[in-house]
Amino acid sequence: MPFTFPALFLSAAMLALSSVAAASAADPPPSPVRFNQLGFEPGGTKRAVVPHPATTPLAWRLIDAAGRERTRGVTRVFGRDAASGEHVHQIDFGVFRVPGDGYRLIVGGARSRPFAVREGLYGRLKYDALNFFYQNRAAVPIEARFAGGARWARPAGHPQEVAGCVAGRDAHGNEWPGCPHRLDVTGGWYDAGDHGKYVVNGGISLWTLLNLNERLARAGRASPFADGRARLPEAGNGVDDLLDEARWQTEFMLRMQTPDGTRLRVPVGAERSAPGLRFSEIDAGGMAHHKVADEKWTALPMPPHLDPERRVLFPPTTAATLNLAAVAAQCGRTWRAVDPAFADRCRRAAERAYAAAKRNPTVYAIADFPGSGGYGDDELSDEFYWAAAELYLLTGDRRYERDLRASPHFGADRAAEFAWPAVATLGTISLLTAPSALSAADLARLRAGVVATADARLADRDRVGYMVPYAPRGGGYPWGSNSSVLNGAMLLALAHDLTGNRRYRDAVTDAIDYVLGRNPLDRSYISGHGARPMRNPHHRFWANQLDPKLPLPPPGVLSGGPNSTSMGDPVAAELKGKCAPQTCWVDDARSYTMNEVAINWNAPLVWVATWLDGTG
Ligand code: 9MR
Ligand code: 9MR
Repeated sequence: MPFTFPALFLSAAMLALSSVAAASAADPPPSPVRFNQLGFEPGGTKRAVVPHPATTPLAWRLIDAAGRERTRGVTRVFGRDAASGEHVHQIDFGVFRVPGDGYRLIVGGARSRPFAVREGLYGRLKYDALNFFYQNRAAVPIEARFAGGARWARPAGHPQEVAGCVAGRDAHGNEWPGCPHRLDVTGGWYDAGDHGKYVVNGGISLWTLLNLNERLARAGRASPFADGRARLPEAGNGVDDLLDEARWQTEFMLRMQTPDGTRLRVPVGAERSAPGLRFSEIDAGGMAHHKVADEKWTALPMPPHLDPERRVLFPPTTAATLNLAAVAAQCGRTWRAVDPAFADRCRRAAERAYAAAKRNPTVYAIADFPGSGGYGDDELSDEFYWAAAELYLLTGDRRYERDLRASPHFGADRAAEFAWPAVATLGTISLLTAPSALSAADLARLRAGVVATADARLADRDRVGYMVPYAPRGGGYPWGSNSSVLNGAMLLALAHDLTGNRRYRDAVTDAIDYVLGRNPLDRSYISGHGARPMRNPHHRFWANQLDPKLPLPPPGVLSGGPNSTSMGDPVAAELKGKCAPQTCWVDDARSYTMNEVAINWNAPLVWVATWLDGTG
């Protein structure tokens, strides 16, 4: 039985209580003094931002709960800031290290909300952020005792999912032939606010959790996710909870692989859908289906067990196949010591997938049917590199090493920023994490690439008013910008681990500070954490805004964040042309371009929160 530990029980109860409070209390008004709403680590950086028109420095004071001044200084005038659209001043009070509660900053005639200086800011966040994955599991009932309270419990969604391929006429009039088989693809995580399950996005999300596990294991310290530490049905099985959660998705990914000998007609080489696609027959055995999802978009809200739509598989793609190859290889090395039979199954799946992708290198995700997201990508050199890297690490085999070395991504001067369609750096990070026969010179090149990107992020941080280490080219904020910030923070954390240079850890703090409130909206983009947390995600079950009988999000859920570049939903359309990039965001469940949640966004939150917690 989980929860026989009194300490765990207490924390679950407290969590439930604090969420009741959160549910009934309205947001406090935004404060002009912006900082991380969880507070500050005693030994860490301490930065705040205040918009103010003054062109000369302002005096600031830090007072304690009794109103006594504890330290003082003057602001740095940053000036006009394009990302926020404000004229801002920056406050740095890193020299103040005394733990306590109820501190405030007084500056430019404003008084901040109270804040804490304390250890362990991210202790709870790392568990909450991981619990997101449990709560979005398909096929099993979500139980109150694991979900943090009865309001988040729900019956199983899509408990038995046996699906065949989408067939018939697509949006451009092409006739898709379907496929010869139906597959049992039960399980895994729902992707996001919708109930699709996508192999491409499943890949990076799973990789991120498995990479965290691998790093924790190599650090040789006790894992914060040791069996029973997280709230999961698998507690007590003797396996690390992070691995239990990862396995849930891994099993699903394995099910998406086609049987040997599968022959299919697909539009080989076509990079986008258009009338007149030409289909040819391929040996698709070992490829992975791109996704399984609803045949039509369902309206919000829609608890998954009430989803009335038919579920359909989409044809295999090269990208999905390489995602499967990469994470199945990672699985092969992760479970070698934990469950050798499972590790073997993963290795076989990875090798089959890689061979299938080499045989069919240009099958893109272009089947244009409604009901699910596209996750289309026609640049696959990075997927090939990532898969080769993971397979090389698993097997040491020359064939994979040859492919790896032949890739333009191997030893690139700069490790490219990563996201679901850009995965090269996942391979590089794995090569820097897992043991292999790579030479010291090879490893030094890979390290230099990571450090170069981290340095670019430091420079970005110094260029933006709110000091977030993120400055997208052109200035526009993309869909899921908060995940870009956190993926960048992972690279900064890695640079810190590789060099020991404190500057990089400070910048990881800058990234989480931004996500937790040091931003022009004075918003914590993480539910249940901070004074003004996100409450109304685009999610079909945590849709309290749309139906008061449904719950608010549980704590630890990350909003996609400001999006100034694809303002397609009705809420965003209202804002279009009226917001600076960092302010193109509304806490509204109807906004899937600004306020959706997703597995590939919460995964780097788990990674970064855990890293900060372990390096405080
Ligand atoms: O609700 C959908 C959301 O989960 C997806 O991320 C998003 C991405 O395309 O699309 C949303 O669905 C909308 C669809 O795209 C267009 N018609 C209205 C749908 C409203 O939910
Ligand atoms: O994260 C994806 C983003 O990069 C794309 O611009 C966007 C539109 O194609 O789709 C996002 O992914 C959504 C997916 O298609 C469906 N499930 C929800 C995802 C997050 O909004």
